[in-house]
Amino acid sequence: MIIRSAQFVKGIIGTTDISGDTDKPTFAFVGRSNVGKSSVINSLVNRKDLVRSSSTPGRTQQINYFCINDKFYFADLPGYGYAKVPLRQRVKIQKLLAWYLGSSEVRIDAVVLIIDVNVGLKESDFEVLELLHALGRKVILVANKVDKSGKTSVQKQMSLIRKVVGPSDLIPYSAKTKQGREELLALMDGIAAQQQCV
Ligand SMILES: Nc1nc2c(ncn2[C@@H]2O[C@H](COP(=O)(O)OP(=O)(O)OP(=O)(O)O)[C@@H](O)[C@H]2O)c(=O)[nH]1
Ligand SMILES: [Mg+2]
Repeated sequence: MIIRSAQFVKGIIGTTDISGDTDKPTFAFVGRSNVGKSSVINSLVNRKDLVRSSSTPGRTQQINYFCINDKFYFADLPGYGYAKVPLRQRVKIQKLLAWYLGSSEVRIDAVVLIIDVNVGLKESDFEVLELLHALGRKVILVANKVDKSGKTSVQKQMSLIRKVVGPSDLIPYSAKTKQGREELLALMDGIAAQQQCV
């Protein structure tokens, strides 16, 4: 899939901000803080700076909507599970995520759950996975930062992750080298096409 355009639409911090954004297939990018959600979006749209990424975990604090090719939305969500983020802020983020992921007002065609392949699935990821399954959300699991380890170690980690998550969509990825980009875009394009036929 060729990305022709990518624009910031708006930032969402509460329930009143969501209305009117259900016209296009929407992909929500979630994951623990610092796993590379913003970087993955930048790599997908071939831009260095569409989405602010940072070495300070917890930088993304609102849900940022981007319109891609006038065809779908990418929603960049704040990261969860970072102990150094102040408790009050963590609670606020947790509430925002739970509302966003669970609300029937929100259109989400698939959740792109990003993990760091070198770290694997953490307790907080399992909690989110359980929530998403309970809600019946479609999940694409993206194992990011494969460039940081050798091939053998990545393969080992991938099979460990595969064992736990079973036959769901799982893509080894690097926002840095763009490995996995075409596969992820094709998968999202397929999901978007299916939705448009319904
Ligand atoms: N080597 C490598 N580094 C990456 C990759 N993806 C992201 N990073 C780095 O990881 C750090 C965090 O990236 P972000 O994209 O800001 O992560 P995030 O998940 O959006 O973080 P929050 O918004 O704070 O939750 C940055 O220093 C990125 O440069 C990758 O594929 N490979
Ligand atoms: Mg971010």
